[in-house]
Amino acid sequence: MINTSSAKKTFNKLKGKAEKAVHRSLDQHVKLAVTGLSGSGKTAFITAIVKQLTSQADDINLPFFDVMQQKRHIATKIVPQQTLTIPTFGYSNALDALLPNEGDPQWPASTDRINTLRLAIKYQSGSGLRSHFAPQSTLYLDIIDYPGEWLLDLPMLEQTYQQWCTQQYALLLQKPRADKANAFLTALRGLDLNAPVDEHALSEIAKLYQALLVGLKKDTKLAMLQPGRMLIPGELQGAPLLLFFPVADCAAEIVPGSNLAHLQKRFNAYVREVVKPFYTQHFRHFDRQIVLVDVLSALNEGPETLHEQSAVIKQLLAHFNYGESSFIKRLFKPNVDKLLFAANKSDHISVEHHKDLALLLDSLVHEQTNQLKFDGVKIETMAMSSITATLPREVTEQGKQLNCIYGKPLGEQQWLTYLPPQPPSRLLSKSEWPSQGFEFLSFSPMPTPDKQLKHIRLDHVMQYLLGDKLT
Ligand SMILES: Nc1nc2c(ncn2[C@@H]2O[C@H](COP(=O)(O)OP(=O)(O)OP(=O)(O)O)[C@@H](O)[C@H]2O)c(=O)[nH]1
Ligand SMILES: [Mg+2]
Repeated sequence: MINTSSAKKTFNKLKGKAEKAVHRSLDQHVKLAVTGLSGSGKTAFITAIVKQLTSQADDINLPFFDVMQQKRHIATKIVPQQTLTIPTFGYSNALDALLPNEGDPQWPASTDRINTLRLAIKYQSGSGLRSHFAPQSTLYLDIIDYPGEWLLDLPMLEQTYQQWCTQQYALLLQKPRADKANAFLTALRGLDLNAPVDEHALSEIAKLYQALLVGLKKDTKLAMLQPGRMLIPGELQGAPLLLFFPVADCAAEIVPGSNLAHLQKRFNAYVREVVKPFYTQHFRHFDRQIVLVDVLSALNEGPETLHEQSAVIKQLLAHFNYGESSFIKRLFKPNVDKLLFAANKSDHISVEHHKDLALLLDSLVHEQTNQLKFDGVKIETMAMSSITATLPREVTEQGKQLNCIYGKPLGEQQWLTYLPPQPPSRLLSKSEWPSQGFEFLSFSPMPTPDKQLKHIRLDHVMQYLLGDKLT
């Protein structure tokens, strides 16, 4: 006998898929992955994209974006998102911070929850079939924003608790973590892993571990801090599944009902209930990807942080689907077919050193890009700035012309003309690292009486990521 309800379900599923496919093909739809660790500039980038497209869209402001250069852009606006279960990106809050009516401009706040936004870009078709059948077209652009810390949990998807402990505990014994891990490590040594579970003791040590992660994020900018929800717990604050930490000897044989058994159970629950849904609901089916990297802050921190950034980017990229995306493939299973590595905040250095910054980022991600290029993915590396916070200034000193920058350093009241150091153009080993290190300053956003945001190469970024979809 035919089960009508299951046949109906299958039919509806197929119908849904077909509708989505038609939608993708006719309307043109791009889901952009904005990937970056906490502080890399995701929220500022999304705010800048929306501002540039909705109210600064012309060929003078975005000359290298073909649809602008050819004056084919009609208008862009924010339209209702498709995903109804997550909040909408707080564009007006971000803009109010950057362009206040009174007081000094501020950077938008760090993100503490996932949110999304959909833009509809209406344009005049340029040439070919599309212009014949549909002189005006619309490209829908979906973007999600999220706390960068949560992204760092993705590698945990492939790890057992034992593997995670081995990796994380080893890190805690190395500098610069070791200098700060004392309180946690001492408490851990006092815990009998095989004793019957002591909820109170576990929660006290978990608090120390959380304090350690929070301190490391604040003082070192290290990238590999897991679990990410300990840094931004949201609604999970105090939930037992967040009360776990790595231990030194995670024996293969775990005594049932012991402290160790509970830690393992919580780790598994965390991966299953928190990391996996975040990944499956939001981190698949992207068409294009930009990876924002704050290379300059990593240089300030030293070789450990820079090398860790490189390793973390490598691990993160393993969680996206890449490949050449033919028209038919795209309908049902989109892949990232264009990937952009962006060395962000390039307004913190002088123009003549942008090339070095891009080359440095290129050397940071070289290993991964080689494989992806082989698989047919188009890859580019650029130095850019979503929102410039400085102005270039030429200064002559002892007959020599210096390319300085002018801006208000973050947290200071005085404006400053300053000569930033030159970044290295490749990944330096510890022994090659200059003994005085690097010191790049960060700046507050600039006041803009005309309410226009300035950028560096955001038009190149848009052309690379969206140009071929707007022909
Ligand atoms: N000069 C300059 N600074 C920037 C730019 N983008 C971001 N910043 C700086 O970087 C900080 C972090 O930027 P966000 O956009 O909040 O970074 P995020 O990736 O969203 O960070 P999380 O929300 O914590 O994941 C800002 O507060 C600014 O200080 C830029 O284009 N130029
Ligand atoms: Mg953010």
